[in-house]
Amino acid sequence: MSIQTASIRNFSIAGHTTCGKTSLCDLILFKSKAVDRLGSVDAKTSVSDYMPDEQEKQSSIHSTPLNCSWKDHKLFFVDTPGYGEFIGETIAPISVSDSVLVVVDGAKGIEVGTSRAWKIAKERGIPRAIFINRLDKEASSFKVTLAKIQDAYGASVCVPITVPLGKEAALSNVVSVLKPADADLPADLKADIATYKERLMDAIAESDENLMMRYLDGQELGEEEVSKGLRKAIVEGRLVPVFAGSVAKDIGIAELLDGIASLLPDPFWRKEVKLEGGKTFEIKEDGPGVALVFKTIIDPFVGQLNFFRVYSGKFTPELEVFNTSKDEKEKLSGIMLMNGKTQVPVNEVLPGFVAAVAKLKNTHVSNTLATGHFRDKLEPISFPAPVMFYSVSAVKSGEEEKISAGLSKICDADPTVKSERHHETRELLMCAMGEQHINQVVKKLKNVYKVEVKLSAPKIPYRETITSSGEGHYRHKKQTGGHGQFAEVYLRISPNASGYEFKNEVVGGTIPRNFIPAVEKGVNEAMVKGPLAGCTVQNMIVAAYDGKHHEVDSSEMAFKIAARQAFKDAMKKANPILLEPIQKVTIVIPGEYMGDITGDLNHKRGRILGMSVEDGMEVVSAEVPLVEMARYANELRSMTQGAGSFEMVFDRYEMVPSNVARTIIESYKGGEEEE
Ligand SMILES: Nc1nc2c(ncn2[C@@H]2O[C@H](COP(=O)(O)OP(=O)(O)OP(=O)(O)O)[C@@H](O)[C@H]2O)c(=O)[nH]1
Ligand SMILES: [Mg+2]
Repeated sequence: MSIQTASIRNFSIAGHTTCGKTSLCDLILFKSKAVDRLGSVDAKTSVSDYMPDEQEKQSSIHSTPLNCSWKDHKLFFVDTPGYGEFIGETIAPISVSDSVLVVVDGAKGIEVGTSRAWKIAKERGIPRAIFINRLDKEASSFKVTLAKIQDAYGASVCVPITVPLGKEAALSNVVSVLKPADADLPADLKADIATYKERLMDAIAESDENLMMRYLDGQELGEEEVSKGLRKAIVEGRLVPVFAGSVAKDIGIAELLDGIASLLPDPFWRKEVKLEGGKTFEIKEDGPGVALVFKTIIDPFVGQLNFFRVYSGKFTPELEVFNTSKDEKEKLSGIMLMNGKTQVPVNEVLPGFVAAVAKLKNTHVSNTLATGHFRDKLEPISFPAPVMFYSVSAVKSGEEEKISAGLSKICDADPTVKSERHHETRELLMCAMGEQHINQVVKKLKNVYKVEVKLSAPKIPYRETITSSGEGHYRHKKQTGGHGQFAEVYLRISPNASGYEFKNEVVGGTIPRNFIPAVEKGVNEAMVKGPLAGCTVQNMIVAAYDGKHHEVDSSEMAFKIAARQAFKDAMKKANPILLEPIQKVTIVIPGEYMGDITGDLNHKRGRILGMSVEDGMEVVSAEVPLVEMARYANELRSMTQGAGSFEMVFDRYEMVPSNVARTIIESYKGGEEEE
């Protein structure tokens, strides 16, 4: 194998669900002769959607790294799922790609999955191209779709490279804007092509003044000169080339592949990669091997497979490498290029390659693999926080450990799944991006880790605090057999926005110094279970200011008990309130759903902070109590027919309105009585 890195194209394919990404991948593999039969999503024979759950759903759930050769170029590309809950599978490949091909449905225009893909690529500074697919379909329109794209992402930025000839069922071919065929073209198409060509030339002019002078002088520019100028504009984000076609009819695909080869950047378009902590590393073909793991598959039969993208240097099989993120050696026992289930061993991988390796001991997503003396860590891939929470427990008692172990492996492989034992509610929580994603995790626990779980709504970690000062007192006195127990404690509590603080204000030794720690301990214990609803108590100063002791009968235990009760007494007098977690929520929706979404947010006690338009979609930012957001992933889906998406993060605690608090307190008291 002799591959020039300049001829490598590494890209991700992303966009809204059903726009035809996986079908495009199957067709690319077939046309480039990487496979000898054309796979099909509909016939469940897709090379990319090969997992049983994907075949059943006829839609991608996982990202799939693929590769083929096209003319004298080697293409590494990743098919990503359009469905929002699997966003981690889109973010990871895009983060390690040299460019992103955003596929748009020519009958639907920009959808939420389109803007999501666009945003992920743009935020990471990854060059983009657009493929308008499904132009064979009824009600599809290249011009209408292009207008929507240009409206959202910029008219001078998104410029066609190919345009369709004919439309809908009569779509017959595509025409190259740079080299239109001599055939008789309709006059309006000719005019459009001339406009687009001019825009492309403007983009080249900005790249290289020399070329522009020659163009203006009427000189014909060489093909390579044009490509170079356009590629520079694409890398700089000034140009996003737009291609037209239909995967179903195999129209425009060869032209798209030619465009990918000639216009999209090679692996050295970026001179350096970012390291953790803000520094950068200059990538070189002959430098140390540096690669980032972006995907892990856990297979019940094969075990663990890690996919990595090489940035610098080269890797060869049997090589001892260093996982710099874990500070551990790993051995690459074999390196494979994969097309779905098919593995082809290779004897070296170079910058731009996406390859797989099995049997690494302790390597996960976002880990850096390196050769030589390279010990830095590449910047880890950044994923959004999960938005749906469940409390998990074992169907069979005694299998709790098995759940935690399985979940921890699943979290390693999928950073958009999180699991933790909540330190306040003590529940084992499982958090993911939505209902289907959660179901995936449950299935994996059952099939791979052989443990069945049940899910329930998680307890909300309410908290308690006080709104005024209060004093509490307790005298603990008991006579049991020999010597008795005695302690008396006086406490004063007062609100403190910056947190909890314990103060010893005892004078004259009414509580001897050696018992003060026991008093503090008693207070701390009482604060774990507040008097209103049994929640953690926060934000107050607790001062022990007086008490009594007995030479013989006082003990640490007695002071702990007295302090605990004195604290409870003080709480009652200090106007306690219930606090609830408030989430900062960002919702992205098509404009037509605005009314429904804001109405629902009001209903949820939400506060709308702002609205804006970003890349063609409405973005609503709001603050909403966590308890109202527990099922939001589902609710948003049904309110917007799947077109909306959202992110949320914890922001702060805030007082629960008294009518809501009353219900929570009553249900807690009810539960207490039953116990
Ligand atoms: N008419 C028509 N149908 C197409 C075209 N491309 C894909 N399809 C069909 O659209 C459906 C969805 O195609 P997929 O390739 O699975 O779409 P996807 O973008 O991978 O969808 P997700 O994996 O859910 O994100 C399938 O039934 C395809 O046969 C096209 O150009 N024209
Ligand atoms: Mg797909």
